[in-house]
Amino acid sequence: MQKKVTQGALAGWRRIALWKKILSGLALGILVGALLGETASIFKPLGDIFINAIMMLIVPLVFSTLIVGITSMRDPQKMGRIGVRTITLYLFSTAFAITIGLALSTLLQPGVGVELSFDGEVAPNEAPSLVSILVDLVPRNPLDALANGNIMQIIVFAIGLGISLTLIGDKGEPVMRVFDSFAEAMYKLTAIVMAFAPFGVFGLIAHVSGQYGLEILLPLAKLIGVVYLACLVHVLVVYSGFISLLGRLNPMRYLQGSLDAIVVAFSSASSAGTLPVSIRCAQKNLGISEGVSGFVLPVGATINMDGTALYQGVVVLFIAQMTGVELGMTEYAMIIATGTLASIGTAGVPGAGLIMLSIVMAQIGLPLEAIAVVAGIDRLLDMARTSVNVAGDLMVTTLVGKSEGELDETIYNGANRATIAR
Ligand code: DAS
Repeated sequence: MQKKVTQGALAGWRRIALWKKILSGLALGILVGALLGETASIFKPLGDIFINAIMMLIVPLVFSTLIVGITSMRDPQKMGRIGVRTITLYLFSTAFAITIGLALSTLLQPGVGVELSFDGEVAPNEAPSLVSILVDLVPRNPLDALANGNIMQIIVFAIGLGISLTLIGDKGEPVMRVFDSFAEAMYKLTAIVMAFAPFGVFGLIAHVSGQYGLEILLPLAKLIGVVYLACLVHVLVVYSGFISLLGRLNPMRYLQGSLDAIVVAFSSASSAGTLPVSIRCAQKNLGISEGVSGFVLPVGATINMDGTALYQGVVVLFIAQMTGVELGMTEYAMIIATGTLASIGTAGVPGAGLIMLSIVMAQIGLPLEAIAVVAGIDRLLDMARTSVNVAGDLMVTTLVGKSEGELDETIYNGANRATIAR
């Protein structure tokens, strides 16, 4: 009898769509954290194990997916076209994001009337120059790039290897078959890891939710509200607009198909850590090919940070308003330019955007010590901006897949919440 009940419960659990289970883990985590406070940190190891498990997938999954994708395309020109489209769309959407951040922060004035003291020294970071970004793309030792998880160098090496395997014809077949089965195994391992996502998300959120009491949140409630509002506007208006106007696709399907990745990004505050989930959402829910998803998403997780750019627009104005510094159109233009560059240089890991914020602030002469005012609530802001970063990567991947005929619309339109765990 007992065995039948257990089997029945397991069958019932498996029938629930993964996104519903992940959202339940999120909601329960917020509640438990609010009730237990700092004690809720006892659940943090659940989240740490889950993050380690998805980080474990990144290098083998990205490398094998890219090789399979490029060799299946067999057309180097097509790869070039995809690369140009990808970078153009990423830069365009990032400039949009920072403009939305500036507009809402100018309109809603979150920093006016805020009396928060700050002191201490903060050394400004250097904006990465475009030349240094380009030079660093080529790995001196590909095994070193793989071992250290240098995603952009892994992408460059994988593209070179994939194109070379195509060019040597039949001799490349045995290696392609190895990578093909390796990629399949990595997809299955991703599905297995994702089956534990609800528990991992619960552990992450319970810990974070237990860290923040009202005494920390209230003085900065308006800033938190403006950042979250700007994120929502960017995803629901700009991304949905891009999907329907440029892609001629149903934006609701894009949002539904991206939900698992968005929730994992929100919980983990790591674009890089969410990458395996994004790849699975792109292929399973949005019907995008291995070639496009295996290239566009890793590039996006490394250089496309719309949420971070938007956050920088809001926070820089918040600090200017709080410290009474007047900003003109010149400073706004500088914020857009340096904010876009700073977001490209932001790593896809928790807290990276806060570090890069000093670049934008130094550029327009704001006191860097003021960063301490927002550092206390950075995790809350990071969760929202990382969700936008990942949603932006999936939006561009959808548009590039559609434009290249690498998006299966029967899967996209029938995105009936194919659970990743299957
Ligand atoms: N947490 C970073 C990411 O993973 C974003 C940020 O810190 O701004 O995308």
